[in-house]
Amino acid sequence: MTCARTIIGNYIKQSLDFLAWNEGWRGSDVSEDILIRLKAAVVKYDVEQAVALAKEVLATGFDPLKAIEEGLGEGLRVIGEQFEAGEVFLPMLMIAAQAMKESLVILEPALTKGTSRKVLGRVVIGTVEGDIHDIGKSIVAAMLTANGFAVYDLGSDTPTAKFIEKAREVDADLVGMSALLTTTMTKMAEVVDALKQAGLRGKVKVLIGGAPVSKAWAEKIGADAYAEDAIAAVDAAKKLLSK
Ligand code: HCB
Repeated sequence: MTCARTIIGNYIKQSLDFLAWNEGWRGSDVSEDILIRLKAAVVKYDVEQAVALAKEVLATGFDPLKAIEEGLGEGLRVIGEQFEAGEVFLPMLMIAAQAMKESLVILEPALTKGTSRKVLGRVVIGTVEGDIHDIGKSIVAAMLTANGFAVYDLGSDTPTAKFIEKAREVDADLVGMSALLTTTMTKMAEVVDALKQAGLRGKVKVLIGGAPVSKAWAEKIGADAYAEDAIAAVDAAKKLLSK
């Protein structure tokens, strides 16, 4: 009898523990689950699933920037590491990037929704010459737009002269540059020098970013700031233009 009571008691306790755990999981953060699924979609090169999840992000009111940076972006980071280790090859890297890009088409308009009418400054932004990576640069451009900057996006593989020409044309306050390759980050120094030579450096601030870039690199080439992500880029732009 005592034995039967112990077995039933244990069974009830385990069931209650399970219910508490299940409730805790559901209550704690169903939303975090979408980050895991977004990351997995990129890591599995599943473009369709990534797009479906991007739509789910909007439908559920989940933070689109968090979805981009902590979901899709994390997936790309993993693929990048696998690529570096020789575990995946370029075509797979391209499909993973496609999953991110197609999802961005859906998520980016949600980033720029809160655009304020007062323009905080004019920003010319682009990925430097020889570099076709444009995902991070586009996120930064969208976030700057959302935060009230007028953004002129030159795209990727942007010749140095194009930065200068556009900065002059729109009377820019800030030039933002992105580089993802160690072989192209030197182009950032070229743009800083060209701005000086064009007599624009007194007025135009320079902000840089991208995986191989750092604060030390910004200091070395005479840029005004380095930003590690889109939120830091907005903060830096606001600080630089309020000086
Ligand atoms: Co590419 N690739 N890739 N790639 N790629 C990297 C960059 C490597 C690090 C991968 C690796 O080996 N681990 C590597 C570079 C190694 C190096 O130089 N040390 C590399 C290589 C080698 C190459 C090729 C040369 C491969 C080849 O052809 N053999 C080739 C480059 C060709 C060229 O440009 N001439 C190549 C091609 C590609 C694609 C086309 C397949 C694709 C790009 C698609 C596209 O952008 N349209 C791609 C991708 C996706 C990557 C990885 C996996 C992800 C990059 C990415 O989009 N990250 C990357 C690995 C990695 O970076 N860890 C890999 C997500 C975004 C959100 O992060 O850092 O770009 P982000 O941006 C952040 C942040 O840096 C900051 O804010 C953003 C938002 O948070 N930020 C700024 C960015 N720009 C800013 C500007 C500012 O003013 C301020 C802040």
